[in-house]
Amino acid sequence: MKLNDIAYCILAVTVTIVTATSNEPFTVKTFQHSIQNRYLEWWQTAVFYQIYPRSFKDSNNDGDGDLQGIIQKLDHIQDAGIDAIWLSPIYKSPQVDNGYDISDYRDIDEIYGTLDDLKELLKEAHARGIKVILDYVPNHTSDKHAWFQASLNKQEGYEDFYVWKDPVFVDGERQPPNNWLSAFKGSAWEWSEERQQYYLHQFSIGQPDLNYRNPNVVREMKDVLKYWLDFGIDGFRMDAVPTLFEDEQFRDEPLSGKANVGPEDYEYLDHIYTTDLNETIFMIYQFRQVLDEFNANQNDSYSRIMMTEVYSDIDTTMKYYGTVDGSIRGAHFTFNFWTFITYLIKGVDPFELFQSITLWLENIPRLYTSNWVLGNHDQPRVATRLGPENVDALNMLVAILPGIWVTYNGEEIGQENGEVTCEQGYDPQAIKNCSTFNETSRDFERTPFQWDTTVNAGFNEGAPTWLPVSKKYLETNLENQLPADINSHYNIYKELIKFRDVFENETETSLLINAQVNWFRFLRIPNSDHIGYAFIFNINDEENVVPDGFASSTSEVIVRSSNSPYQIGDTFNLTQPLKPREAVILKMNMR
Ligand SMILES: *[C@@H]1O[C@H](CO)[C@@H](O)[C@H](O)[C@H]1NC(C)=O
Ligand SMILES: *[C@@H]1O[C@H](CO)[C@@H](O)[C@H](O)[C@H]1NC(C)=O
Ligand SMILES: *[C@@H]1O[C@H](CO)[C@@H](O)[C@H](O)[C@H]1NC(C)=O
Ligand SMILES: *[C@@H]1O[C@H](CO)[C@@H](O)[C@H](O)[C@H]1NC(C)=O
Ligand SMILES: *[C@@H]1O[C@H](CO)[C@@H](O)[C@H](O)[C@H]1NC(C)=O
Ligand SMILES: *[C@@H]1O[C@H](CO)[C@@H](O)[C@H](O)[C@H]1NC(C)=O
Ligand SMILES: CC(=O)N[C@H]1CO[C@H](CO)[C@@H](O)[C@@H]1O
Ligand SMILES: [Ca+2]
Ligand SMILES: [Ca+2]
Repeated sequence: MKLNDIAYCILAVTVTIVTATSNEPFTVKTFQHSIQNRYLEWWQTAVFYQIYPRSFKDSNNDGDGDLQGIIQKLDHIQDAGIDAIWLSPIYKSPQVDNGYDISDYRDIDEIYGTLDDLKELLKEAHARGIKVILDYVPNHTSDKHAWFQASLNKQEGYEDFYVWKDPVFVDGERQPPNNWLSAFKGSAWEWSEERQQYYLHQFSIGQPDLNYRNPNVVREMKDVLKYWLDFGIDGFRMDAVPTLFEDEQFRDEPLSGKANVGPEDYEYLDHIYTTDLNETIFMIYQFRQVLDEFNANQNDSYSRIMMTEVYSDIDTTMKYYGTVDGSIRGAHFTFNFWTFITYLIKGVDPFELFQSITLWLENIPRLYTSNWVLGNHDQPRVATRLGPENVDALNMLVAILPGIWVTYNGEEIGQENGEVTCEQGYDPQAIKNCSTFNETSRDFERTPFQWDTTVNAGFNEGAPTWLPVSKKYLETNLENQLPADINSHYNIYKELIKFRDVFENETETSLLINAQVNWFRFLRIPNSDHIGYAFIFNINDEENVVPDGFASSTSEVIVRSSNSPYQIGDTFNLTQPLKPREAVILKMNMR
């Protein structure tokens, strides 16, 4: 079967019933999905596991995690039932911005190992049925990249590889060509004495923006994709894509009018000329073509895929998937940061959860596959951000939602933020000002993975680690959670991945969300069948019996949170109160 002959899965979302609003005590919403399951591809129901390589496992005891370390831990990943891993950047880099400043797109940084190590990782992962996705950082290179050096010297062919502009003079004084700001504060323009021109950097000074209006740049970047596809990787996660293109006329951006921001702050301007330009979205569609062409020329029947990182409004986010009618495709999926990251201001609140899930399901065009992201390397860890008492329930909820599940390493054991001081930190923006480090640093969610109770939590053999190992590792670590007879975060995570198999033959699904004070229920009924699965969560600090209608007297407990007294297979007891933050997934007869 050739991939381009495959019709795409339809996860159609048609809202059929809407009653009540968030102000009312009881809110219900029903969705009807139709899934052409015959054609479901591997990634559409997959669990993706984000590995932060520097913090995962250090195989040679030099303090930094590495590719051989990941290879050593593949059995863990396989044991959990994970389908694909994606690695945060491992390319050659001066590490000014934790590898997001790339000096060679086709080589591996020595911190992590060699191209041979990556080959071996691919071989070992594939042998275990695990796919491997690489990060791709197309918005800019490092200023140490050979292209930038060539551009700096106006070497033939490289003159316009980056965005160069002449200064403007105000009262005889040299000024940048416009008011654009860097995401890392201050002007987005840096003066080059060498070229006597400004270059654009939407991020740090050491990260000059590539000029995507130059066809040679586009060709080079597509070649890099092909290089890695030929190498054997299974797809890409595209970093920070909204900033690829800027306004061709270099117009000043209007003021945002936001309160409490200074003129140097990125939020000072409304970024209508530097983010989410039509050309940028179209570029993603072109990258997709590169993948589709590659897939079509393979003799295997699985797709190499692309996922995009976009923190934009919901309408724009959806455009990265492709056109609404599916005639042009973009990313296989674009991260859903809305539901569990951007939207949840009050934390785990029933009405907010209701609204944020609904927002996604109502906006995703019917041809595309949903995805659910709890956390990543840029957010405080889920256990810290949304409360350790909610860890199991959140994993349970994501597991029952239709589509892709994305886990950030450590979420499967409920790892919390680590303890890092400003002096120990690496996050380039946060360490600039130690008085705000605690609020701004992303180092807390990047501390080493907590494997066991040995020295440095088993991350390595005792050498000082790049970021400190969290003191909490003696309580929270994988080894403690492994014994099969304990109801640990990790065992629940594994059960959930297995549980998802009940949806494998789903051709259409009904979804029903109930939210009311202190309670949340998500009901999924595959094939409008007589069997349904209900996630029920007591979002309260007191115990209470489930509301009328949430469960039936013959419901069977399939998965339960670690604080639950139920055993798997128990009949759910309607008169037994659920404990504070207890959650269950029930199999219910819907007749
Ligand atoms: C962007 O593309 C959309 C859809 O093709 C079009 O309606 C809109 O006018 C374009 N915007 C600009 C600024 O070109
Ligand atoms: C696919 O199979 C055909 C026929 O067996 C072969 O000629 C071709 O080289 C194969 N292509 C790849 C990419 O393996
Ligand atoms: C650091 O942050 C504090 C608090 O926001 C601010 O008052 C101070 O000016 C900042 N220092 C620098 C060097 O930016
Ligand atoms: C940051 O947090 C640490 C640990 O809680 C605390 O000791 C330190 O005083 C805090 N620093 C600032 C500047 O608030
Ligand atoms: C899905 O269908 C296959 C093939 O008919 C069957 O073996 C399998 O048990 C089904 N899975 C479920 C969960 O019903
Ligand atoms: C159900 O729970 C109630 C209240 O805790 C208890 O009295 C009763 O014995 C339970 N029923 C069964 C069948 O376990
Ligand atoms: C969303 C975002 O800013 N992503 C990345 C873009 O590039 C910068 C600089 O390399 C990174 O710091 C960001 O994480
Ligand atoms: Ca190492
Ligand atoms: Ca750009």
